[in-house]
Amino acid sequence: MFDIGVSLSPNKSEFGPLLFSGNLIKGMENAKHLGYSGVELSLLDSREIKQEWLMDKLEELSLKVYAIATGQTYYTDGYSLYSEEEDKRQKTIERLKGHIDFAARLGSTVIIGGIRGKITAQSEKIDELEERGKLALNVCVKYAEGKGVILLLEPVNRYETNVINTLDEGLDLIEEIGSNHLKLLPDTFHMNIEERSIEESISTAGSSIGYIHFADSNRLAPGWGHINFPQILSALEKIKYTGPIGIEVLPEPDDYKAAEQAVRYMSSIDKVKK
Ligand code: LER
Ligand code: MN
Repeated sequence: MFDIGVSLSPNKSEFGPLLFSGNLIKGMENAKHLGYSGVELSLLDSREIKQEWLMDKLEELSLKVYAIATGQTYYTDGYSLYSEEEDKRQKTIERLKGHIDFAARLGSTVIIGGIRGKITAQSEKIDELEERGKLALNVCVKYAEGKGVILLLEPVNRYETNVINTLDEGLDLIEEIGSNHLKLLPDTFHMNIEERSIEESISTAGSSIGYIHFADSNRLAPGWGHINFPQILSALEKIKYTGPIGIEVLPEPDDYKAAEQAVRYMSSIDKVKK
């Protein structure tokens, strides 16, 4: 039995797999109506949203926020943790501190996925930039520790980033950073591209997993591609994962139908509570 949430965004974003993007109220109301127990919020900047208003609305609909997604900072503004430019790394850290403060109020987590960006330097500078990126990440981890917020490192496929593509690479970085406030966020869409076996990688990652994204092989709602979700749920049960599952899918054929399909399909697997 797993709780499920759906990825929403208050603003129209360059990042595709979000539902009802640009209409948060509609997204939250439809999530409630369809039986989701929570949402994930993809934000450009934590100051773009009236926090009190959102918290009241969440309470009214009794929805939780499972995670704040942060990739828009890279996709829209071009700032990232592994940027070559010091100024952009600093701006990214400031954005993330804002997200962490908001997450502390919401009792949520903060995702470090797309916001890592890409290392674009020539080969002789790659190691240096990798170290600088890690230092920037470390600053955020320390800040999150102070606020009691968990950060989630999301491995992302090779066509989107060259910094952490697989769960194993994510586990190595988590070990190097050495904080129990940094956990892993596997995403089945990325795993389908990068992992040798999705189930074995979940089993190896075990208790390091803090949250998980579900999207099918084509990034449509689960059940509309060829990923074996029953096997993935069994793997999660075996490692005794009890956290929520976030549905992060493209709005196809439209936002409502995608949200509906995900919840219908997940319920049909019979292990998921609505
Ligand atoms: C975000 O959750 C994601 O899956 C990526 O494609 C990039 O941020
Ligand atoms: Mn994801």
